[in-house]
Amino acid sequence: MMKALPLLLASATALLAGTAHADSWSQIKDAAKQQAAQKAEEELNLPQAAPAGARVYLIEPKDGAVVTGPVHVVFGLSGMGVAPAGVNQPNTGHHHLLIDAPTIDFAAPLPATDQIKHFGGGQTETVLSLPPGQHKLQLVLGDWKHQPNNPALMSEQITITVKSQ
Ligand SMILES: [Cu+2]
Repeated sequence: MMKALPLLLASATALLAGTAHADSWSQIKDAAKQQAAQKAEEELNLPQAAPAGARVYLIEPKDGAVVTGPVHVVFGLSGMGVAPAGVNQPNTGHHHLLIDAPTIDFAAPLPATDQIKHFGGGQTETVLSLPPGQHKLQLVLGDWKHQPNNPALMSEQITITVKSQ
């Protein structure tokens, strides 16, 4: 037993000095740092940065369209990726559809209401049942915790008319 000890120590020292150990230690540190940053971000409602040039837009329907319900709405995003809610990855977010211009608080996660629809599964389209008449539609991207980015990424607000059937 005692004879084996120096050998054991030698291999333990080699392991400690090895890059494999250094890699896993920095991975643990990175994970801890990310967890702490995520917690702070959540508690302080810190919006995630949006990269320059990122853009969110409505592909369908077009502004001024006169449609028969239900309304097929297609979301567009460039310069960023779509990720499900809860997934904290830089330069990603999920779509929110604002119906008939609700007031938005950019300093907090977006609530889920009849006028603020979340697409936390990472969806890029939906089918809306809207009553006949004029309606305003606008997209806003939210980060993993449903908060608009800084700067906020919003599409143009479009107006459509839903025909009565
Ligand atoms: Cu959301």
